[in-house]
Amino acid sequence: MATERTFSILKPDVTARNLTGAVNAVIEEAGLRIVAQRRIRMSDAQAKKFYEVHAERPFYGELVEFMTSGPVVVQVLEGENAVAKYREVMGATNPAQAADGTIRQKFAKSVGENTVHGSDSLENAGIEIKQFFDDKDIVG
Ligand code: RTP
Ligand code: MG
Repeated sequence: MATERTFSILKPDVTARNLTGAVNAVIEEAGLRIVAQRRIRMSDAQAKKFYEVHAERPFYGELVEFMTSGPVVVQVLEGENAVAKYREVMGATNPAQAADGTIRQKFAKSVGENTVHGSDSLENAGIEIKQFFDDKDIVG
């Protein structure tokens, strides 16, 4: 296994409920290291670009609206097998199907407001990290 970096977003339902530390605790307990982190308000253009793979899906408008509805925390996570590991720690997209102990099982309210994003491949992780972080701001 190799050390990887993945891109994470704590979505607006996290900041609204003051759960940043609680979610970060699950991330760190799983052995992932937060090597960059910033709280931002995503612009409409940023959210549309970030989720452009879903542009044709019926939930796209709602998704962009939700992601711009409040502050988010963007992060780079580092660790062994970090991409797959974080997907496992996040749990299924629909929190009703998320395994016990996962972030979405613990905190998510619905499939729309599902607490976290994590890159779905190493290639996408690289692309997504570049959208939000300069290399110099990632401290491993
Ligand atoms: P993410 O990209 O946010 O990490 O989540 P994911 O891979 O588990 O799910 P994906 O299929 O990529 O969907 C992206 C986000 O769109 C919202 N969604 N809403 N209303 C719906 O049926 C629906 N389906 C997906 C979720 O916020 C999901 O995380
Ligand atoms: Mg996805």
